[in-house]
Amino acid sequence: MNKTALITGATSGIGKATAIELAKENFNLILCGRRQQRLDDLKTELSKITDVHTLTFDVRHKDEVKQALESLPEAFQQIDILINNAGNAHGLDPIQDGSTEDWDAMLDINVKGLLYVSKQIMPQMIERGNGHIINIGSTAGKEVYPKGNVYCASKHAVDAITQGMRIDLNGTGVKVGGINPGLVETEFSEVRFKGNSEKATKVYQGFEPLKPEDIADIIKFVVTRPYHVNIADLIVMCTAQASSTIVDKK
Ligand code: NDP
Ligand code: 8X3
Repeated sequence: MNKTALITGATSGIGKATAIELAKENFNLILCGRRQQRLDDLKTELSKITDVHTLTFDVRHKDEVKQALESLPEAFQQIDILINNAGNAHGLDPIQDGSTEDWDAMLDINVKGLLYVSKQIMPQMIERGNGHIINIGSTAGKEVYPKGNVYCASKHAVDAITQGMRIDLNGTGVKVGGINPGLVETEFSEVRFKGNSEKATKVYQGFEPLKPEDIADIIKFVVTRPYHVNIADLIVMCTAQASSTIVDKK
């Protein structure tokens, strides 16, 4: 029987690329996000090769998360792999100038959203004694960079939650791992800079950043290891990047 993977944030960037990569590997997919049209389009494309179900919800709202996950048709109720990917940075400001709305968004989406989704799915994995949770952290969860303050805090929290999940789920048969990318060219900076494409494009100029497909390829590798192998933590940067602040730009 094909395994089922649920991907949050599948409408764009890393999540979308992962959906495409896992479809090619014959995983059945539950694709989540807020933008319904994008989910519908991706479903149309990927249904040609695998079974796809979409769920439209905002990870910030725990009742919506619960309702959406409880609505799954029988064929999609067993979730073998959970990829907690939904998230973004909002703003890039010194902390003293930061917007409380941006802080709320990052902590509510990147941290609490990940917890709400996991809370719904962990029990069935524990009951079966089998499952795999992958949390998408960031290099921003391993170090702090200027003006990154709350985004870095949210990704440090993801790193801590990943470690905590692995400890608490030890012995249940559920694997937990973190993947922490550096600079990946997606809609990430468009969102961070609130639609300012010029600013967003500049982030990735003068060097070759990671592509979402690079991370998707690694996720595919991680989820296709034998059961006894758990890739617990990965940091992935492009060759031009040495740390959050050291990037060889020509
Ligand atoms: P994108 O902006 O391209 O994708 C973000 C995804 O998250 C979208 O599918 C979006 O879907 C979803 N999302 C955002 N907010 C919500 C919400 N409130 N409820 C449900 N879904 C939401 O960015 P990336 O692909 O780059 O980001 C994916 C993950 O990778 C994030 O966790 C990010 O922090 C992390 N990351 C990114 C890096 C990068 O350089 N790009 C590097 C390191 C980590 P929709 O808007 O339809 O809801
Ligand atoms: C995304 C990587 O360095 O833009 O998490 O914060 S960075």
